[in-house]
Amino acid sequence: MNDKISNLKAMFSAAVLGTVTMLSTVGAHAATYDITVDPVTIDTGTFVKSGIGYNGASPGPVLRFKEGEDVIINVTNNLKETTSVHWHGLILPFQMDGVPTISYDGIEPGETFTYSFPISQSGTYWFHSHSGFQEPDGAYGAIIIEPEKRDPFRYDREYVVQLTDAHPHAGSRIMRNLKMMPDYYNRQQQTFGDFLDDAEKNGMDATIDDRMAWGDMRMMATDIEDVQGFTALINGKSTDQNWTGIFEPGERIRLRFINSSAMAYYDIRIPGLQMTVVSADGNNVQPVKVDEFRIAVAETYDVIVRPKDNKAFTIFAESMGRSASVRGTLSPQDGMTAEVPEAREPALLTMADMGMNMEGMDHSNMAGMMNMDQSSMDEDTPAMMDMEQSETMEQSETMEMAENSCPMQISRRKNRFMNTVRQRVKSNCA
Ligand SMILES: [Cu+2]
Repeated sequence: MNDKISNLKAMFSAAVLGTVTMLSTVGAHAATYDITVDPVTIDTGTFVKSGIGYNGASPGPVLRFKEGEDVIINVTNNLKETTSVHWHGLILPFQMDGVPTISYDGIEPGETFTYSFPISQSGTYWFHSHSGFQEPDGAYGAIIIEPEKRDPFRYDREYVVQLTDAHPHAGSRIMRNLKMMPDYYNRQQQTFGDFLDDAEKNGMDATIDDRMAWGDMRMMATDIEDVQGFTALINGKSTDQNWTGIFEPGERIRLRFINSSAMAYYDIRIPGLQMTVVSADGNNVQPVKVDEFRIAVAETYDVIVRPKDNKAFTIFAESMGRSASVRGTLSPQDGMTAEVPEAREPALLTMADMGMNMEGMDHSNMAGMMNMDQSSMDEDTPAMMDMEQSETMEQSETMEMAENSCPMQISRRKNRFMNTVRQRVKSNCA
């Protein structure tokens, strides 16, 4: 009996001391949260740096709201500088949006600001500082909003999978370096060796033309990530630190992916498990089965997976430029891991990616066309009709198709482009 009472007491004080404390509830329709903004130490396993967190940790807490309730969030600034909290994706009065100098003055050191707003939506969102470089320095957390009515899909368990691109340099230093030299952090610079390889493969003229065209833009084909040298993290953990979510075989698990990176896009897969995407940026979508998906900065995707076997699975996130990757694990028991895939080779940018009409097609138009369904297609445009089954087609293939569809026009455009390049080369050399 005494044991039970002391257990209860312990539970009670844990609840009171809990970092996100629900102080009062009026019915089920109002909740109060206390959040502190704190200097923290971030240890990625490869480097340790001082950063900023919420309630003493980075990432901060997962805030759970209910659709239809009013929330009151007291944010206390324990930093020596101004801070702010932006509620990413939430529909709320502008005074509560958390953008300093626009919706309010921000939160001064030692001050507490009370955000209060109604929750009128549901799904996966996140919050982060909107001051200086505090967000890339660690000031972010997750928000889960339970819907008023139940979601149109079933799951037995859920986890937040929050990604970031933690860098050993402070955000302000990264910005300064990038302003001085945009390719400062490009660890995949093309070399003279690459030039010789390309010349052998594509011919000397074509290779010189290619390098001149890129040089003209002060860019290179490997310019996919603005910043490299970062450590990818899942829920604050690197590959070695291995964030793990436990499941029982047969369960449906809802994974709430959030990309809280400053810069990195990630390609995400779970080898051996098909993912069903059920929600994007907090909005439920017609379920789509995928083997892999790309998540841009600040996006959220909810997927459901159903591991049936009594074994571990790797959640693998590879950055778009392939300079970093991180795995987490879904496992039926602690300590079990699965194989971690090798990161793949990085892709190269093409002139089409730069919006150049070089091959008669502009990449941005192409993306629109790929997503287009038949009903909205212009029947007079043969290239578009052909696009119908091309969803998974490589860009080069679709380009060939486009070229076949109107060779005269394409070659005219190509000539015009090449002439421009040659003229510029000439004037540069004169
Ligand atoms: Cu945001």
